[in-house]
Amino acid sequence: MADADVPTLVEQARQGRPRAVARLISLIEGDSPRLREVMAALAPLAQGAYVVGVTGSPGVGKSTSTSALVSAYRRAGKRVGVLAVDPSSPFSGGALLGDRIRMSEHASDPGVYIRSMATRGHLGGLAWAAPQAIRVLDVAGCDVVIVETVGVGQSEVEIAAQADTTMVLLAPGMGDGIQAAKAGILEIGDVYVVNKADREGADATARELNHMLGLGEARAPGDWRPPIVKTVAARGEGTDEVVQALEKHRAWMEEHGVLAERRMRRAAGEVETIAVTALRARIGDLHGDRRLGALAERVVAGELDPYAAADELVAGVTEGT
Ligand SMILES: Nc1nc2c(ncn2[C@@H]2O[C@H](COP(=O)(O)OP(=O)(O)OP(=O)(O)O)[C@@H](O)[C@H]2O)c(=O)[nH]1
Ligand SMILES: [Mg+2]
Repeated sequence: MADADVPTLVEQARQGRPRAVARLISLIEGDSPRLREVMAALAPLAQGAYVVGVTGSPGVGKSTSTSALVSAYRRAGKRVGVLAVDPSSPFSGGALLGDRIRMSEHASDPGVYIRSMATRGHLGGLAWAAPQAIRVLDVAGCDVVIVETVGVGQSEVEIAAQADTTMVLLAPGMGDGIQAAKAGILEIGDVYVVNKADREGADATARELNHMLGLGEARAPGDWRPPIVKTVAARGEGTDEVVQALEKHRAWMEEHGVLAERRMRRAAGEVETIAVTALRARIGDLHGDRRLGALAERVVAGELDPYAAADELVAGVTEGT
């Protein structure tokens, strides 16, 4: 397909044309040299969509829950974007095929955009790609953008940094309680969902979670107390309560200036990631260069300490010499 120019693509995305939205996200995924132009065109068009991060261990029901959430938001007349980020795969589509099937009921709805995205092997990874894709969906008119990431390693912490509200899913009988404590998800959740409440052990999981979160303890007035909602996502049970919890958190953030603060932090992180990625790419170029080799030789010979050598290297890179 011959590519439209960037201003045309952005204008079509702004009108909500799905092909243009998909094309722009592909440019992000592919690290296109045209991204700079894309981001410059998108910046003044931002609407400030509400970004919900959905994370949890493999198979807890993230996609099923996301699909149920999409239905609920659609009933409320909202336009919704879904970004399924796979941090473990360099290919989108593969591992996320199941997601497409689980969300297929929304495939023909013009008020819903569903997009998978792979970030492994990408220099800046999730932190680099997700905010840009969110921006595309925002400009396309989404009121809500749901970002689903499977919780492996650092990814759930990374996704929490991208979202306004982070929703952590657990399911009974997966040993999730202990895993949760290990993975540090207890610090990142704004809303907790114990899914598969049709299975035995849901109450125990909720109790254990409640205990681990210290929800029984006193908090300062005005502090956010993460709610725990039980759901059977496969039947859409509890979804309205999840939406209520999300909206409550959003209202609390607005009231306490937390939303603005989180968005500032997100933008700062994004700028930093782009800058560091660019810097690293330029230092990488220097590997074939005599400069790094010469510095390394002097470090080995004990003529220069590694900090001083790094200072010289960074100075050279930023001066563009
Ligand atoms: N019993 C029961 N099964 C559920 C429920 N919600 C989801 N499932 C099933 O659990 C399986 C995994 O659901 P997904 O929504 O794909 O889970 P996921 O967290 O997105 O999985 P990954 O993206 O692979 O990490 C599917 O077979 C679902 O049908 C539920 O409430 N109860
Ligand atoms: Mg999934």
